[in-house]
Amino acid sequence: MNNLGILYFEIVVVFRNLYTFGNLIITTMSDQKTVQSIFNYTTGNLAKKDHLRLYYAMLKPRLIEEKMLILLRQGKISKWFSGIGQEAISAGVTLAMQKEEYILPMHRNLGVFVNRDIPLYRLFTQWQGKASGFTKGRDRSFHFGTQEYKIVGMISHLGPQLGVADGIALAHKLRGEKQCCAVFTGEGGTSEGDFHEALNVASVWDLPVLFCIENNGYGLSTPTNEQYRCENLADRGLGYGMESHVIDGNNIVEVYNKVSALAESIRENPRPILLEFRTFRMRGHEEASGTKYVPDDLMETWEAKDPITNYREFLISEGYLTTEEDDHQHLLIRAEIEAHLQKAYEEEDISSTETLELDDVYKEFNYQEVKPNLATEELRLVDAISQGLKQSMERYDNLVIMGQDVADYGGVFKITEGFVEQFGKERVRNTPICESAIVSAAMGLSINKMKAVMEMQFGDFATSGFNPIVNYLAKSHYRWNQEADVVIRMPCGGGVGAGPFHSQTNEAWFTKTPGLKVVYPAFPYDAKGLLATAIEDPNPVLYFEHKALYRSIRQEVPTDYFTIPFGKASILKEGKDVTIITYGAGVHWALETLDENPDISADLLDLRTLQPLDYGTIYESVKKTNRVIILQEDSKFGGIASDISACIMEDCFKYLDAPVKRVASLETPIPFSKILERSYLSRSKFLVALRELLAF
Ligand SMILES: Cc1ncc(C[n+]2csc(CCOP(=O)(O)OP(=O)(O)O)c2C)c(N)n1
Repeated sequence: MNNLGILYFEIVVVFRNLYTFGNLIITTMSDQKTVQSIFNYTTGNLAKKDHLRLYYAMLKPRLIEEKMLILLRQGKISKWFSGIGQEAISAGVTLAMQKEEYILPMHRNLGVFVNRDIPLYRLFTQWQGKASGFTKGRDRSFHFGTQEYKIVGMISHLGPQLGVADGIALAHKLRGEKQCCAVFTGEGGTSEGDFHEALNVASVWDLPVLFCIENNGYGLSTPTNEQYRCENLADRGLGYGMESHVIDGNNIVEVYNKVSALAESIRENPRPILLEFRTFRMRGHEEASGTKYVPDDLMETWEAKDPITNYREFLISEGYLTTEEDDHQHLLIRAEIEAHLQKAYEEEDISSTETLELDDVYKEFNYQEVKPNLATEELRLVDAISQGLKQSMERYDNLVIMGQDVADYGGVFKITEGFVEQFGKERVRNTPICESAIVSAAMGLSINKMKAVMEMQFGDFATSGFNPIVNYLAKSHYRWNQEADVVIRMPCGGGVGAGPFHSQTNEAWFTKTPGLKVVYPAFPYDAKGLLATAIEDPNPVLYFEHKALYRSIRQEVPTDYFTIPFGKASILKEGKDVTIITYGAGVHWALETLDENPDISADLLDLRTLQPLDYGTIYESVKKTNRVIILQEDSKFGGIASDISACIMEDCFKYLDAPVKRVASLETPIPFSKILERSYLSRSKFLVALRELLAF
């Protein structure tokens, strides 16, 4: 017997003795009262062993929770979101699903984790922020996923996981696997746009998802009548063209039987189903917040409906369980809890280094150089992106493109024109107008072994998918080692008279978020090679495509597939007096300026990728020319020019003969009129600033 086994055995003996002498020191809610059974447990003809399995599947999370509440009072854990009284839902759904099917639980679904047989000490160390948990101390409680147990935990923002479930289910469907996916939300979470978007997409795409609403009466302190106006949340299914059911969430037999049948049905006939489980939150939103706002009679009504005490009464009255067996099971579970807690306590506190922390922000990417072939053809930027994307689709049959109007219509910029004919509508998917759900679905595809490219119709609309980009995609690898193999294409930029919402170059929103990579090519050759690398890279990449360059810039581009490494700026011109650093349209403005002013001798650096950034090339050039000007199209404050400038000051100060100069657009939204736009853009200010710097 190993140490854990011996400890476990000893604890069983101690508990048995305590019981024998009537000295039980821990009383539990499930021990406290005996309630007349008010549920019908006789449906579905379950055998005795099935009934007992369901009972133990609820009992274990209950006993763990009761222990956690004691530890909380002792100050040994920090926060606790209780699922007491709601166990039948987690337990019933988990047992109804197959082990290899994904479940996406929320903060009250301990029963999901326990019934996927995660060793308890791993949960305890997760809650203590220790190394044997699932996030190396980087995220708390149930905010983690594990491929090993096919669980994808929530992010705090609640809603995005509904779209992630869509992506997971889509991957199953595309591979022809007969599997479904279950995702949880509270009734409060159904008010988020993510809920609507995810259900709509699942419906339009016939995705095998069980959307499980746990309607427990309150979202923090907000009662249901302040959350929504329909009678049943399940009724919303009608609006999505989706089958839906109201299920008694405190009756484990009903939960298990209904979910088993529905899961089986959607494995055979893929489609989403909306389930509203009626239950009640018996404790505070989290323990510290209490339940003062809940009327006493409501609490009493639901206490009488406790899913465990009622079921135990039934099992005993049917002769499936004796009180002795029940006591014994309590002992075994408590002993297991104590042994695993002991093991968790014995584990030392987490330790790390800055290097280890930084190394986990991105998944390691072994860049494989694919050299360009010799044959070339002249392509516009738009054609190079299209050709690169097409060749990646040919190379990776697990790659899916999603976006508004990308299928038969070919996208508003025609990048995917003709793709449907070659790859079919399953892999080139028109989406409803729902950026958040599609970013989340792309994440789900990646979780389920696919690759995704999403086209934002305009980069400006990334705001509508901002939450999953910066919170889900960007943070998953650092949090629980899950890559987001997703490229988001961002048609961007001004100079086209398109006004404030179709002209932004919003790369700075993403370069400041650890976990994202940001690519911004200025030429067709780079656009093609960098897009190939972006799709190969398992990390989330924001790929900016400047609209004004789409059809105005041409170049000879190798005809076959090739890659270009990230983090390597290209030196377009070499000179001695000044270093010009820029990217995107700025590159062409700088080239134009230098062509018109041949007396200026400058190094011209095209950054090509902003994250990772090529500090080496920048610093080398600064050390040679001793003067730097950074040109960006975005307005000045908080842009990447500011950070590059700060880095140069910090690391190359002694080489500078003049302050680093930033040239950026005006601090206003981008105006529509071409006349106004011209004076907004940094292009018109560049030469003056460059001359000033040279004269310093
Ligand atoms: C986007 C966002 N808004 C608000 C919150 C704060 N918050 C966390 S849980 C919660 C209540 C959720 O209620 P519900 O979805 O019904 O789930 P329950 O907690 O009742 O299980 C709130 C308001 C949050 N985490 N994220």
